[in-house]
Amino acid sequence: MYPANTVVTDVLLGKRTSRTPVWLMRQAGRVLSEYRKVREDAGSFKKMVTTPELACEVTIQPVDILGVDAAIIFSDILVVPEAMGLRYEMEENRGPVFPRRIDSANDLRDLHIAQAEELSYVMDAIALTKRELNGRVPLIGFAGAPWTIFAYMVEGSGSKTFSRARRMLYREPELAHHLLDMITASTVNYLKGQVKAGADLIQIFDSWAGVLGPDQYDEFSLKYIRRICDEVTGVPRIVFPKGAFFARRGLNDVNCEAVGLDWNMDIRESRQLMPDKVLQGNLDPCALYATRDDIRKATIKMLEAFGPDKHIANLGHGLYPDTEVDSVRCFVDTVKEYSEKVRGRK
Ligand code: 1CP
Repeated sequence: MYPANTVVTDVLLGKRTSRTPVWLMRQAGRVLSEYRKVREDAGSFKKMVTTPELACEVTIQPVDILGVDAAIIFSDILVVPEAMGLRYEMEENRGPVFPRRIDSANDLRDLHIAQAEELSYVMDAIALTKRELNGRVPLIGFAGAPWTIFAYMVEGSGSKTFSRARRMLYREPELAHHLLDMITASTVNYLKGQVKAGADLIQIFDSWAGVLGPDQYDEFSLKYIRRICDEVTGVPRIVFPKGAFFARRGLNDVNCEAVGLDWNMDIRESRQLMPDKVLQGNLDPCALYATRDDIRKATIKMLEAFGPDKHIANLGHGLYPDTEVDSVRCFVDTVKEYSEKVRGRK
């Protein structure tokens, strides 16, 4: 039996903790040889995502191997469009691809608002992982923000500019809102299902927030994130609006407990713009390519800028797959040791 570690949820609920909590986006993944082994045996990414035992196994690996303070359920944001009727494929070294994409109002006829039951494999993975974790650390559920999901559904794959998705916002804003509305309703059902299955907190990934300008971000993204946060209640919510530095003031009054910062966002300025929020982040994932000594220094500099309160340490985006495991450990250990020492002095 392990003692319960609740530092992540405690910080989110405004409780005092003995140190700063830490976890990493993409902590379950190719950086771990243990992950690569499961992935190889499974044969495909989708097989892992849809098999609760495998998803559970790789979800818990970073808790054991890296000592992080939370687990995040192994899945992908693109399971939602798939449940709505738009199947995705995960191509090796390329990422997700949609054989069919959304181009016109006609294409919406094949879509429906997804119900949580249509993603029962995720709910089963969450329930199983909760049992296996047995209270060791909280389990994070997640979904993509409607704008980011929309971007993949219209573009058909990843993209540097998402110009096809953005073109729709200018040419057919009503169609765009109709699709965003359906994605939002599906996401609310999905996240409520995750909470019911046992997720202790949730994170909304708006990975492509930064390709929109401020006005379009308000209209086509933030509006829908607000709706999700208003409707999915009962657990703490973290919103990660990658690249949307211009939206920080607006995010301060979204109904969420925390906002994730990427490494381009100034920490002290973010505190001023979002005084009511717990902040999460934001070390540049590339900082982990530096020497151990420099990783330590960069991590401490980040911790000092955030200060000891209202902070969950993380990277500014997902861990890159070719990062050395010992460098990741160095980051995690530095957060724990340094923040504990600072607390002890206070
Ligand atoms: O087997 C593999 O290594 C495939 C790589 C991989 C992994 C490990 C993909 C493909 N997805 C995942 C898992 C994943 N995806 C998690 C697992 C939990 C964890 O963090 O440990 C999470 C939270 C996601 C979420 C996700 N998928 C996002 C949001 C976060 C982010 O990185 O911005 C996005 C944008 C996706 C789409 C996606 N899935 C996979 C790739 C390579 C991509 C990005 C494609 C692109 O660049 O457009």
